[in-house]
Amino acid sequence: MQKNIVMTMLGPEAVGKTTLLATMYNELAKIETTEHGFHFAAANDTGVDLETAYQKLSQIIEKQAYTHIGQLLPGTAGIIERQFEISFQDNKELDLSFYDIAGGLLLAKEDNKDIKEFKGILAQAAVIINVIDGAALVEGSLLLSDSINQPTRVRDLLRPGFTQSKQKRLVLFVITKCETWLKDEQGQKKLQKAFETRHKPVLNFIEERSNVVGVLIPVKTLGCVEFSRIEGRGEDETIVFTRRPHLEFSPEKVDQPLRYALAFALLQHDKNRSGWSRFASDWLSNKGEAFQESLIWFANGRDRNFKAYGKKSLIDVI
Ligand SMILES: Nc1nc2c(ncn2[C@@H]2O[C@H](COP(=O)(O)OP(=O)(O)OP(=O)(O)O)[C@@H](O)[C@H]2O)c(=O)[nH]1
Ligand SMILES: [Mg+2]
Repeated sequence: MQKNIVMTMLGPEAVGKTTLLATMYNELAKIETTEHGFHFAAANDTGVDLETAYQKLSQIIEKQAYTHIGQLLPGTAGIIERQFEISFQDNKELDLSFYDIAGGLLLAKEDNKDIKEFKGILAQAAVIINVIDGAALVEGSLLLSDSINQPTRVRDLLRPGFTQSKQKRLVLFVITKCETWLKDEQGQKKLQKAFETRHKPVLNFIEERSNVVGVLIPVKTLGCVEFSRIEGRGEDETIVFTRRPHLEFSPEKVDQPLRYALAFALLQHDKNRSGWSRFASDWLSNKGEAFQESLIWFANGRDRNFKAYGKKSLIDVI
């Protein structure tokens, strides 16, 4: 039985991977699952680290007036493993290894030790969260957008692992820095169109495969920082964000990538549970059935309005 599920962040520097992880961790505590038997918890130092990051994020944001926004959290160094555990009816079912990476790694040369390790992680990962900078996607020139989100590099990193094995994979395209376009339907359409055009190398690759599903999830990890304007041209082109003083730090939809990721992990795990061992011990005590019922309940907490690409049936629970 597979007991350890691997998940990883994949995305360039400063797109918001660690911010997303810290806000997702905060959402984890809000998922009320006790009556359905699931319990999700951080293991080792993960809880302390992510809680600290979250506190830092909310405090700095609270203090800021209407200003330009720079780096709020320190950049991640190398590859960091965050460990989580999932229990069902007080028994541990699964270990989750969730990797956060320094975005700079994407451009590391082949002989770099970390890039080798990261490729190994990608090859094993059931869930990959590709974090994408929404402001660059919608408002940046093609040059800037590609140099920030690196769609071709992302595809090339996914390719070896995805083609080696038939393992089922979920790729979550989580768009950050897109507060401005989430306000109305027109903005949302604009964002989706920009994603489908500029992230085409990755989308085409996913749609060719029968073992991969992608889901587009735009989120508000900060909620109070908005796109302001593009300054400069060519190599000097930069994106300027401002802090809106009347808006509070209020992450939104951040529970959704988390729910998609966990539901996928649990679904894969449920398939691995089948077999004689489950038949003998679990089914006789009704535990297998209870597990499935809880899983369906949990998976129903996912918002199914997000657009999916590739093998869509992989995210269906029954
Ligand atoms: N406007 C806006 N800014 C964001 C959002 N998420 C992150 N940011 C900004 O992006 C900066 C970088 O975020 P991080 O989470 O550190 O980025 P990272 O991807 O972990 O970066 P590395 O660890 O260097 O690879 C933050 O300090 C924020 O200023 C978002 O949803 N909206
Ligand atoms: Mg980071």
